[in-house]
Amino acid sequence: MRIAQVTGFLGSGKTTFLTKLAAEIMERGHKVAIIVNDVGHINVDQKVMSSHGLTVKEVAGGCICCEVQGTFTTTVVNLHIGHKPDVILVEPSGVAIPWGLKQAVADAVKNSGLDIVHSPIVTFIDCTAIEEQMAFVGRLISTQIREADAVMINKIDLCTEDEINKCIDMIKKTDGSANIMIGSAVTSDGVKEMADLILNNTSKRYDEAIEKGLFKEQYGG
Ligand SMILES: Nc1nc2c(ncn2[C@@H]2O[C@H](COP(=O)(O)OP(=O)(O)OP(=O)(O)O)[C@@H](O)[C@H]2O)c(=O)[nH]1
Ligand SMILES: [Mg+2]
Repeated sequence: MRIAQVTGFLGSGKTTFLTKLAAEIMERGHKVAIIVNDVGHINVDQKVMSSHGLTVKEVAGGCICCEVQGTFTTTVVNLHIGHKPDVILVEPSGVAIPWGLKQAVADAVKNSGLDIVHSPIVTFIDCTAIEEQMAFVGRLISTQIREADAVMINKIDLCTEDEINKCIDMIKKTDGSANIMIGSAVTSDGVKEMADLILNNTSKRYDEAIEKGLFKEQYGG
């Protein structure tokens, strides 16, 4: 079983993209489950996702990264018992950093004894809003970029080539070794590429020492 985590600031297009991604992965013959914690959007999501035969598990209350780690393990185990998905896609809150969920996944592996592979972590960037967002939540977004295995510049259907290039430059400045992808949840650009990435690779950033270093650097703790 694979667990793939996406991050990205509020409204960057995670849920919309994940539904397309799930459909693509299922078309390739894999069983997919999605864990979201956005109760506000869950009804819409459920409608969309069930049309693809998906199971949506709601993680109760707040951010799964920090508040409900125990529940996250239970959710993963229940999903495994009930549905035996090959791939679980996880969307934590838009203000979560990848490190928290990585710990929760590690916890799930340890406590459940399940054989879980960490797929690459993808951080979503809203190409239309990144400049403004960097001005007021730059630190959070920088951390999300630097802890990810890949960065998806989303909503390119709304952007000029110039804007996309600016966004690429900003990401490179934040993380010189970032694996940058571009796409759109509306036109499905980048969906196949992300499915390839998630199905065929593992998270290279899952290294506690590196993560703790990054965390300390960002938050001083
Ligand atoms: N034009 C365009 N709109 C998009 C794209 N992706 C998402 N949207 C729209 O952007 C808005 C936010 O999308 P969501 O998928 O809810 O974003 P999210 O990251 O899950 O948001 P939160 O869970 O609230 O953090 C919605 O109105 C989507 O329809 C895209 O690629 N192009
Ligand atoms: Mg969402």
